Amino acid sequence: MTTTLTLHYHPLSSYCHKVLIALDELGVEVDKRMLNLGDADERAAFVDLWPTGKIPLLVDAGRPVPETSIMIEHVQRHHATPGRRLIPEDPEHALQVRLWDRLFDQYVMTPMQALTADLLRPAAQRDELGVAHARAALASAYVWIDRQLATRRWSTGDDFTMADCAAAPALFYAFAYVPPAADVPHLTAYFDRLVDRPAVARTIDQARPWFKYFPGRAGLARRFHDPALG
Ligand SMILES: N[C@@H](CCC(=O)N[C@@H](CS)C(=O)NCC(=O)O)C(=O)O
Repeated sequence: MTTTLTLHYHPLSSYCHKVLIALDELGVEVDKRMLNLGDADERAAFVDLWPTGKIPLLVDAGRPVPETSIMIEHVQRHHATPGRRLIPEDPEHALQVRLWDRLFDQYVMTPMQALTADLLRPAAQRDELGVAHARAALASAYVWIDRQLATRRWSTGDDFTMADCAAAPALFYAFAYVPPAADVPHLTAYFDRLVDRPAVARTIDQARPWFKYFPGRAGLARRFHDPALG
């Protein structure tokens, strides 16, 4: 494979899933480098490359391209297979895509990550109030996302976009902590469409052997378990 693109990632990471889905949708190959941020030496070397220390990080011909939404725009502009796109040409629709990308990152991904972070702490340092807030934030986000999806197949209309790349991993892990209630049927149907989408299904498949390390694994639906582990 000849590519100028290197992706520093971890197969379990939700933001890495967002970019893996986008790369698959855009038909772009990258050289993947798995990173273990729990290893002090690997973390130090990675922070030298990009100071926030957040994954994924795309490097294009030696130049860091950080932040998942920026990465996806960069890849679409410079590397996408002709005819494939995740940010529409129409500027008004593109603005809606960027809005819903932000909404999924900030109002689903962020509280979901807070719940994961809490489970990774020693029991004595758990934050009961923070957990209650994160759970309530997810439940309330589900309601307004459901409203958006009442009339749309994907989050901003008929086309699968960058916003859906953000939605898939955010909802995937969030549902393990706070399953959708019966009053959000459009959201539940949207989630089923997301996980059936081939690029999303392939991204989930590459993570299956790693789900045993996901702190919220007890809430993961059975269909997402690794068949090799029963
Ligand atoms: N805004 C960032 C968020 C990336 C992010 O939160 N990545 C998580 C993994 S899903 C991470 O690097 N966590 C490790 C850490 O914070 O040390 C983006 O869109 O790229």
